[in-house]
Amino acid sequence: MALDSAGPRASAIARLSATQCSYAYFREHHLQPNSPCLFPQDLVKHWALLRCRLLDGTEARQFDWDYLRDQYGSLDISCVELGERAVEPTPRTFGDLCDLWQSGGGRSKYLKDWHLPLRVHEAAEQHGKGKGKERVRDELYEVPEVCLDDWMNEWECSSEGRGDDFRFVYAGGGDTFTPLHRDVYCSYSISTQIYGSKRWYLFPPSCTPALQALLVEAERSDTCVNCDKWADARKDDFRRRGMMVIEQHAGETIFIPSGYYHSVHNLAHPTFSLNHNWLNSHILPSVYRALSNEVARCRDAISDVKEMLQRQAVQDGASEEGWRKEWEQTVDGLVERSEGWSWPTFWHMTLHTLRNLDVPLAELEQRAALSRWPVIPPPARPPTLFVVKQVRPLLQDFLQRPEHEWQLLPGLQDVVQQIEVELQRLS
Ligand SMILES: O=C(O)CCC(=O)C(=O)O
Repeated sequence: MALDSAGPRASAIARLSATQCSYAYFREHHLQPNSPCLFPQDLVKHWALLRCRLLDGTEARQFDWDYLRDQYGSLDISCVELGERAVEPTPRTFGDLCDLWQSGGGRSKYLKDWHLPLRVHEAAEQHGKGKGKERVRDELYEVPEVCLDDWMNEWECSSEGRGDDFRFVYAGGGDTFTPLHRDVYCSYSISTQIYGSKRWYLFPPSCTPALQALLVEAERSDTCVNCDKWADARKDDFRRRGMMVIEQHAGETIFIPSGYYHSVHNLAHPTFSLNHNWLNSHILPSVYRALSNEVARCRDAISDVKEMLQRQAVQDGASEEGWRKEWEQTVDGLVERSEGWSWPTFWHMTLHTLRNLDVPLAELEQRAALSRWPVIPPPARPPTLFVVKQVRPLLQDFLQRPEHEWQLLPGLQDVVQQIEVELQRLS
């Protein structure tokens, strides 16, 4: 590792050119190797949401407060307060937050995980226009081709989903940040900076063991890991291990691979970004492993319940299958609450995706008309056989688990059988 006067140089993130913003390039160079990159503005240059920046020449110099207030000012929000003591009023609507920011205040307010696309969709539908999807596209943005193959959002936005999604706005004052973390479900993240800039500290999975002690200590002391505050010696140590430090500017989109820890620091006042958590067949094995680990952790955490159910069944002379079913459903409920999903959702999502593979485009378009997610044309997905090869061993592993969840959780046996049928169809 080269040393200069500022210490070891950080590994550099791949900065893609306009011609590299295609699914084929991204798949080969970033999805398959699970490697980060920064897309140029060309990826999103048609997005309507970019209207909220007032351009001075080619540079975005100002936020268009009036535009944002007119469009979204009445929507309810809930901000995280990162200041020592909250001396400012708590903004209740996005309009309140714009007022605070425009007056120079609100530096420690962070509006996180705000489901703006869903809110825009719901508002359009409620007003009877039934054009929610078009409104999201025409007012906010169109999902870039590189991340259309997104099992989480495709499933959640479909009529079978839970009415939720993983499409968020992060809008923060100049003193806000997101501490070190890894993304939900071991998913990817993609984040487009609409206004202002951010600093990202990005850690390849090889750094995870070295980060563990810091994360455990932060949890023990009820604090968090803020990489911006690290001493130079620690930053240098992690640079040697592969940490990247990236400044992301307005218009740029960063891709965070699965399993990468990261911490994110807003550098302007305010900042506004749009983000998706997402996953697909390339990382399905890691997502499956992460879910199995969470299930094991939940089992351990409530092992006394298992003993109680077992004892009760013996006393009542009840069947083994009865208490096992109750136990598996209890574990499943806990996993669902702690993780936001569990085996049934994982397999329903997988089935939903398989059913949309190798289907004529006209039919996909018909199906997508009933969904909040756009149609995924075949060139924006990996080859079908690749997907089959990713899913099949996971299904085999799941069917062989000693816990037999596939038989004991309601409805799961049917889903698993339908997946087998789909895998046959697609092979
Ligand atoms: O922008 C932020 O503060 C956090 C975003 C993030 O962690 C992500 O996109 O994964």
